[in-house]
Amino acid sequence: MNKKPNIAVVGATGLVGSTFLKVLEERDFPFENLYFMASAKSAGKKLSFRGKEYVVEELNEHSFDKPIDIALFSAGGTASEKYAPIAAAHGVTVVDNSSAWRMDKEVPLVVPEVNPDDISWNKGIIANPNCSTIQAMVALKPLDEHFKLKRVIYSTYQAVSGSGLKGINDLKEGLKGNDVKQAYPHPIAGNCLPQIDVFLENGYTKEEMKMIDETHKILGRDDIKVTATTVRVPVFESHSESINLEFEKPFEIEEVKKILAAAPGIVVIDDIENSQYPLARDASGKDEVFVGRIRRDFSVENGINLWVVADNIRKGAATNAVQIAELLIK
Ligand code: 12T
Repeated sequence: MNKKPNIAVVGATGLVGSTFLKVLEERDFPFENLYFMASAKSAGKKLSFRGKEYVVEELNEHSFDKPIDIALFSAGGTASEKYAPIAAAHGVTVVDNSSAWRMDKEVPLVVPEVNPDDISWNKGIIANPNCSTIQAMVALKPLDEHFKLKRVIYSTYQAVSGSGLKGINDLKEGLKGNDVKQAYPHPIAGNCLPQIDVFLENGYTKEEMKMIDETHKILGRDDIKVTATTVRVPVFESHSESINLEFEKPFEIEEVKKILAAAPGIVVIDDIENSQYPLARDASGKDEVFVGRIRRDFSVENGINLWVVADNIRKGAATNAVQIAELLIK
């Protein structure tokens, strides 16, 4: 792209939307014109960006009549289903943060450190993966390249910020002794809830199936065996994941540590003598994926265990989407 792009942020007033603004500002993303859009409820609100004030426009059928090159969508699945195709038909490239388009065969599902080339076959919509999947992919890709993944077991410990402001409020109130249940079917303070999103007919939650399906699509390897248990924990920000891996090929554990430390987007924190490992509170506000507790799984032939932590609203949503937009304007 020769000239600076016109950018739209759709769902600008939500938790991910406001993080889009922060990340665009921090990374000095180039643009000619910038538009903020949201549902009628939020239209008319004022937002400030790089010292300038913008009025949020109502998202409607005519929002993309004006020339827009890239639209960052985080307005929920229903809005994405309806408006992403309208934007694409107007020549906009949509980077969509909802789960609506992720498994569509016409839509690339992209983590820039992992499968940047998939952007090339987009037809106007590129999907941002699920937050829990993104951080796992950054850690798994370099290991798959070297040792060929055979099986993956995910166990997640997910922050309430994934449920937006309602989740954060439930935990805040819960810590004061008020068992508010706006975001979850049970109190989250003092609990671990083995349910994220709705249950499906097969007994898994939708979040668990997202992690399984998206892993296959992003790594381009449907043959990897994947299972997941996803759990909401009373943590405000950043998802933590215990990941058990089995490889086809043998390895030395020191080699695994070196590969992870050299991989793009990863910071290894693994100094057990000093109790140093990735922590949710340390990952919050950061863009990297933090990996630690790297150790052999002695119960199988070529297995390891990892502890992987990242800010679910930044790398798990806004930062990943902005990185995709950066690839688009390269
Ligand atoms: N928006 O941690 O987009 O509540 O698939 C999990 C998944 C939030 C969460 C998704 C999300 C969560 C998604």
